[in-house]
Amino acid sequence: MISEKMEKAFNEQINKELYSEYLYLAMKSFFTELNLQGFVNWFDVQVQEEHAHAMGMYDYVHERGGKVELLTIDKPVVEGKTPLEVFEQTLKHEEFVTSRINLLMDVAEEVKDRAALSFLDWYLKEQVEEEANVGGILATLKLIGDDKKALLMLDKDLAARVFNPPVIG
Ligand code: OFO
Repeated sequence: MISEKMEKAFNEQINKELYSEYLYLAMKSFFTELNLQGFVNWFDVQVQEEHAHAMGMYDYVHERGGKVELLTIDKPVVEGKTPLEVFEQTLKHEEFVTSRINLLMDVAEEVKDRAALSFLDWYLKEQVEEEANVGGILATLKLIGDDKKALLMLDKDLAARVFNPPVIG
């Protein structure tokens, strides 16, 4: 059985994962307007991944006999005006999510919920991957600068990204 405190923390994180899905959907729209189809594909995969992250926690709370409470999702705001700025925001957002997963692990430690700790381990590893992935694209965008040809080459690379449904936990 899940503790009330742990259940609340998971419900808040389900909301953050759904917000991530929403934010990346807004970013997908940003790149659709620029007609950068590789970036559109990259964010489409990101949207699906975030949905899977939320559903992983949703299923877990049920599995542990808890109650899922769906909270209001904030309106997403794309802060950047260029691909570089959008990726800066993406990295900042992923770092925020990592801090949230750490917080959840703190709660799990506090209430001595070892099952939750073991479950959350997958999310922590996923965050390491996400930050590295986004950081890599950001570094490339910095190198590209104003070079339109190089931007289109990166766009072509990002078109190859495929969504593989994650096996969580
Ligand atoms: Fe981007 O990993 Fe979930 O939020």
